[in-house]
Amino acid sequence: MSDNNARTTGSPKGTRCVALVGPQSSGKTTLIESLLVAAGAIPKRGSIADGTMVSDVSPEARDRQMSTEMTPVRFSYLGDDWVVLDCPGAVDLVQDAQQAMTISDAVVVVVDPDEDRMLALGPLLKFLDAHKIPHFLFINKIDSDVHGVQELLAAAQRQSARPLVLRHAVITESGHITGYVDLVAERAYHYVENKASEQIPLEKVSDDTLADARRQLLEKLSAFDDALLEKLLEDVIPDRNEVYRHITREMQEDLIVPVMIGAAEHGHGIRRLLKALRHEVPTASATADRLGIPKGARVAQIFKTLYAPHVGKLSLTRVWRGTLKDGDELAGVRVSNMQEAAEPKQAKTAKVSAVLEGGIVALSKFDASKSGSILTETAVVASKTWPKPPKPLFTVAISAKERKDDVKLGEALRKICEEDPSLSLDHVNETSELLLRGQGDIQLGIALERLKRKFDLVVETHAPQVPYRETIRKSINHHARHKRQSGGHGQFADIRVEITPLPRGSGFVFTDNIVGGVVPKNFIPAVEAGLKDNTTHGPLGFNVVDINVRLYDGQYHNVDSSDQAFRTAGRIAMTEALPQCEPVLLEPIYDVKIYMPTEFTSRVQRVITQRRAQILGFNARAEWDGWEEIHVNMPEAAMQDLITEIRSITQGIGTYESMFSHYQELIGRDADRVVQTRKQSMEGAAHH
Ligand SMILES: Nc1nc2c(ncn2[C@@H]2O[C@H](COP(=O)(O)OP(=O)(O)OP(=O)(O)O)[C@@H](O)[C@H]2O)c(=O)[nH]1
Ligand SMILES: [Mg+2]
Repeated sequence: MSDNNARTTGSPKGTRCVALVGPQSSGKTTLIESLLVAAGAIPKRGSIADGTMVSDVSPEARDRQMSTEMTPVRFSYLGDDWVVLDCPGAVDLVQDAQQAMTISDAVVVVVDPDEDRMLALGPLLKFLDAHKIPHFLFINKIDSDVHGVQELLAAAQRQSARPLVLRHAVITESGHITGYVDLVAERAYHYVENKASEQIPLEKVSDDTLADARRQLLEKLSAFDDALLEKLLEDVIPDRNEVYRHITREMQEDLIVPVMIGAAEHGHGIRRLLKALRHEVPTASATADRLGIPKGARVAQIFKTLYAPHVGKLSLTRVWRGTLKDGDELAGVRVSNMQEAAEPKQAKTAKVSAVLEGGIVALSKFDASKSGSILTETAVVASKTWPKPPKPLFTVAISAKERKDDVKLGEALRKICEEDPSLSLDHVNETSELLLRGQGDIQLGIALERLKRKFDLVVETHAPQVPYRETIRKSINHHARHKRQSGGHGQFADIRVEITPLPRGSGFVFTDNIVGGVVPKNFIPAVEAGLKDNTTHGPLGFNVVDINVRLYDGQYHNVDSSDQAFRTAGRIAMTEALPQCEPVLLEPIYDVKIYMPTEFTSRVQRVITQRRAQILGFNARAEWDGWEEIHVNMPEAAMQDLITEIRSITQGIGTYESMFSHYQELIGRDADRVVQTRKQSMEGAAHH
């Protein structure tokens, strides 16, 4: 099949890939606009307000004026091919960012020039260091009121295990940063609005400041190189190219983090960033080696799965080794109909006939492979470095507005969860609810909009029901008789049972203590079935657990007794007896560990105490400097929006892990309220 419009994507030198990440709203999407302008790919920056940005193209992103999914954007600069992955900063959407970082050659962490907000870098830098992913820090928005770059650097350094190496000294005029000195090149620049900076004489900056900043930079580099250290000790000034070499090597090995400054919205510091990327970001094949990607003539990796209406499943894929052409085989599947995966779509057709090493493309037909899968010519290999999805923190119950859409809904949700593996589905028998679990209300809100847009599904959601249960506190002996004489055949069954409470977790136990056949053996299963019939709705309206029902006596009639009669007697026994056994509500309790930087511990403690948490202990969080962990038992009923509140008081980075622990008695006003609500909803259901 020949397609005259199809093109080759990538350049023979190989395409390099960089993820832009960082706290929400730090300016990543704006920075991409500026990078595209500086590279000559677009004439001017689009605007968030008008929805004319190259990235953030989905309706979900446009409506919210924030990034709601990872978006690949490609451009070339001075003959090099680039794909930049614009990642959402919202904490809910961390999975997309982690997947993007995992397949990138380097990462640019974009931050606000705000000391207090540097805390939000902690979890992100931890991820980068754990995976040894080379990264830069870009301090954005330096056009706003910046108190001092050194203070910002110090605050950021507290969040980074790797030394941060500032590459610029700033030039300040009447309190504003108007330019910078490149400490390696030893050149001074004055920012020009939306244009390349203008070189100015170095005299503009004091010698002392400059010497100081330069010494700091060299000292940090020399920690990883003895020869450089020796030169410094002997006051020998290393030459410029040598310094570049050190920076490049140490950045590529994730030993240091180069720091640059700029203002995306004004085009400041953009070309400097582009040049650093050009000279310092490793190649795709170097990254493939770092990741342990198998060697081969053709190896690729799926890093994101998308379902497009009418098209089906698309697998965004990076080509790690070799060139991928139409007609080639990957994992035994013939590759065809490759589509351009990255904005902006410059060509008339999005069709691609070949992808060169390092390039990114959307494949169809790889239905059996999930994100993370490595595809060689013949096999699918699992990735060892692929980020495991975080455990769910926020849940809604979901149902189709129209009954007839139930099957369609299940199918669509499965796809939505495959697109974003930090979402999951759970069908709970006890409450008959379908639960969509994820990372927070923002993520679930976006997922519901996608359901509507991509699958034309209108759904209803509500907070999931808490699976309360009930048990009894008092033992009782009860006599139940079922007798009916109507015309010919009558009905007769008579039983005596003893009901006793059991320890938590015992469930419902039936004991047969009949001697001498007073209830014939063949009727006993029917008695047991009758006793259990209504235990899903005990006197308080919930599932009855942790009781023993002992059948110890009874009577029967030769003609009138039957399975059906004994089953009815069993039901009668429970309905009459249970209300007299002091029924009591049981609520599910979770074992929860809440994590936050130490400065937030007391505020978090206050919040969880209001949520009936029982504190079991405080600890330093293992391997997280400056973080603490509060270990609590907490009722499930108090956990629905727990993550939202924890985030709101911890700059979005506090989090928790939870596991079901046990059921516990609930009494008093809280219990009355639960029973009351249950009664109303059951009456409501009975009316329908
Ligand atoms: N003052 C100033 N504001 C900026 C700069 N860069 C971006 N902004 C503003 O910061 C806000 C967020 O910009 P985005 O580019 O959407 O930020 P983002 O990091 O992509 O946001 P998320 O993807 O939602 O995490 C917008 O209001 C921008 O106008 C800058 O250099 N200076
Ligand atoms: Mg964005």
